[in-house]
Amino acid sequence: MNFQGHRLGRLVKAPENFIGADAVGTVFNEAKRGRRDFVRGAFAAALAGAGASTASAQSKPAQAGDANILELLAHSKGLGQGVAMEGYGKPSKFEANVQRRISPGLTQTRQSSVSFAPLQSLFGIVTPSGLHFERHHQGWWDVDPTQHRLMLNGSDAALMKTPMVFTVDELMRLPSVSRFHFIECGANTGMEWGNVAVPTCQYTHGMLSCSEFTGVPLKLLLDMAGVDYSRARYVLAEGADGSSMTRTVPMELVESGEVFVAYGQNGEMLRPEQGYPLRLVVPGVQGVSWVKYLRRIEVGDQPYGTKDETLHYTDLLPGGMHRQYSSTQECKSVVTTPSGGQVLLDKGFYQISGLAWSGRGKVKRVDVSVDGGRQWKTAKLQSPVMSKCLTRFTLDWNWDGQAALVQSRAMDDTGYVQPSLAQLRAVRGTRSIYHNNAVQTWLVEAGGEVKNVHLS
Ligand SMILES: Nc1nc2c(c(=O)[nH]1)N[C@H]1C(S)=C(S)[C@@H](COP(=O)(O)O)O[C@H]1N2
Ligand SMILES: [Mo]
Repeated sequence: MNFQGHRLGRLVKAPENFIGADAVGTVFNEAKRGRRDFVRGAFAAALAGAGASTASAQSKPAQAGDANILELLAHSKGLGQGVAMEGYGKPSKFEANVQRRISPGLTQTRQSSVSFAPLQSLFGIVTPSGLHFERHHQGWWDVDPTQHRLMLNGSDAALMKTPMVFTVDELMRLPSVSRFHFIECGANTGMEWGNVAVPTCQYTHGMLSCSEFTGVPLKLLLDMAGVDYSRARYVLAEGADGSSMTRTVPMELVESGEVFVAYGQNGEMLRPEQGYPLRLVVPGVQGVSWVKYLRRIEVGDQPYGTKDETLHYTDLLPGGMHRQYSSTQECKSVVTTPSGGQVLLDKGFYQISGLAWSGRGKVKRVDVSVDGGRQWKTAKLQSPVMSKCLTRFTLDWNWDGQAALVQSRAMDDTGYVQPSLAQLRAVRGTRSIYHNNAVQTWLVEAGGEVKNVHLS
């Protein structure tokens, strides 16, 4: 097994930005070259005494003459650090390259901007809270939970018998649920609609994260407030930040019990960037509906048509038409290893690994191609496979050292199949920004470098 291959995403330095291909190309290639020489050197050293071929060296258990094995290193001989040197633990300093990253092209101001999660460096399905992508329309706040309130009201008096105001403490006394769900911004993969192929999967797909969220079903709160479900059609969710983020959520989703008011994320309170102390969780629906700093829920009998669902998050279609109020994130997947910016060290064994998800339910199957979609093999789905949650897939691969076009194509339990870029463009044109769920292609060059390419 070539373990270095698995670690590449974490060791190759990702570019700070992808605007200005030349500048980025330089940073990128230097980082890769440095890493490659290092690895090649290590292989050469290991092989020198052993006289084995490169292929067998990949699975060789002992590394003759390696000082890292023959000698005790400082950490095996001295005293380590004491407990609770820092009350809240941090990742190893050797993992400092695993960061959320911004794109200057999308970041005129840091307050109305986005940072991308480093998907190429993550395992399994959970996004560590400190690496969760961020999308703020007017900056984030560390809101004092003792001052925060959630208000429930009806758009007319008959829709809700008892309008209510909850403190965070009051909400936390109520029966709760904990569920794993992905959140994806509707603009994820948006840059790829035209002819821009951004270099890494952090930038192509990193407006995506997955956490275990904990909170109170909105249905329970509406029951307490005495909602007239015979007339209630929509709820309006409103955030407390300056962007006055407001979105309409259809009542069916609330009545299904899936929508909840979350205060917890991955076992602790929400991070401020994620809406501390309260955010709406709307499983399967695009990120913008997951209102952060949630301060008000209004129940209404007609759609609201707020700025965040009419002016924004609308898709331009061919022929002068446009699509509004899209809500569900369609079935989608991406290979995260190997992915753009990584380098395969040598031919031989690699485990292709990636993420698949669907806003409609569970991922049923993922197929992987290494020849640009001519032939497909069905990947293994790692458990657990949960509804409206990321699913990790893997496929064992022996790379023959030739150029390869690596793709994944997911199918969900409704039978929906993720489209190719050409299929998606045929229906939706090229002028959208949002809701691009096309198959992603990574070109593995004969030299091992991996690049983002668009197949026509
Ligand atoms: N109050 C408030 N809620 C918000 C936003 C915001 O700017 N303010 N951004 C929305 C958008 S567009 C997305 S994609 C998600 C991003 O959530 P995250 O920052 O936790 O990743 O939050 C949504 N909820
Ligand atoms: Mo978003």
